[in-house]
Amino acid sequence: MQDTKTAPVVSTEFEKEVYSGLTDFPKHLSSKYFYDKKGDKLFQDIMAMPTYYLTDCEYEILETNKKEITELFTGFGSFDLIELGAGDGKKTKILLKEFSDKKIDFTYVPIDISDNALNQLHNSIEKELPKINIQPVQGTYFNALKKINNRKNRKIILFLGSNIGNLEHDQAVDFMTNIQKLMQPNDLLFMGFDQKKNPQTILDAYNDQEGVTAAFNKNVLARINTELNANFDLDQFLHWEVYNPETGSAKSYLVSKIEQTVRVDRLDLTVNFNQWETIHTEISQKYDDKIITWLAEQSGLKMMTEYKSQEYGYKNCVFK
Ligand code: AVI
Repeated sequence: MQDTKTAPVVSTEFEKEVYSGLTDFPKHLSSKYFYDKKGDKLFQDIMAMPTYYLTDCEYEILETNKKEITELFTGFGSFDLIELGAGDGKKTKILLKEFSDKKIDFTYVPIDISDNALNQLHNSIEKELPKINIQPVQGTYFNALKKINNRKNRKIILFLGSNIGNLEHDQAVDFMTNIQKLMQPNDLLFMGFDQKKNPQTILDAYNDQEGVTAAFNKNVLARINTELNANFDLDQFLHWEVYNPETGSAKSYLVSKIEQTVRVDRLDLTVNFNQWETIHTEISQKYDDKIITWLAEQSGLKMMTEYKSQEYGYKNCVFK
């Protein structure tokens, strides 16, 4: 007899990725789905924690070098300041304020996957820096880059927070190559890279005692529960961080504490977990100079200059 059971309608990117990630072996889910209203707030809380040194390092770099950076950016007249993964824009505001005080002619184009983060950013810029011309674009990096491809202005592209680290090396090369292809001779790319350091410092940054990072990691399950009508019991999963000092990859997992079955109604999917089975959820790659040079070479980018933090090995590189 023919099987008349219809295949589940898996239409959005989220649905497709959750379906393939939970039916794959080993299981995986993308960290880009950490970010909804709750996830954005949790990430802001993470950035405010002293153990998450990345934010303080980049803040210090921008604050210390803002005059030199302004000269570098404004050497060729007006520009679009395009920020990929803008989030709450807290660090970028150091530059925005400097540009605004110096009456520099530019348009701020923040790009983020989260509508909620973009709305909050838009409102806060209108309040704190009302003279700034802001044109937010919602979307994933790749989709948003396509949307802005036809803009005629000179581009300065910001990719802060070591966001590049959330991509595997081959994806990072693809990503940087795509950016390079969009760049004209006077355009610049300004990127943050977290560097290899004492492995314990890295583990502490991704495994806080308060459990904020754990809640952030588990937020992908919370989203599947609410958006895809699933019944993950978040307490039955453990947040687990590993760091490999040889490769520089910090990886986050959710580990099933028990043997369990989870139902995702919207996908008509039943997912079985063995006890201690994992879901890989995030990579936060740490770099050294060799890897950064290799990434730039592979992507056809030339390093112009770099700014280093005093403590905790973190750097911002400028490419053209
Ligand atoms: C956004 N991204 C660069 C952060 C990171 O460090 O990988 C996200 C994060 N995950 C856990 N803590 C912070």
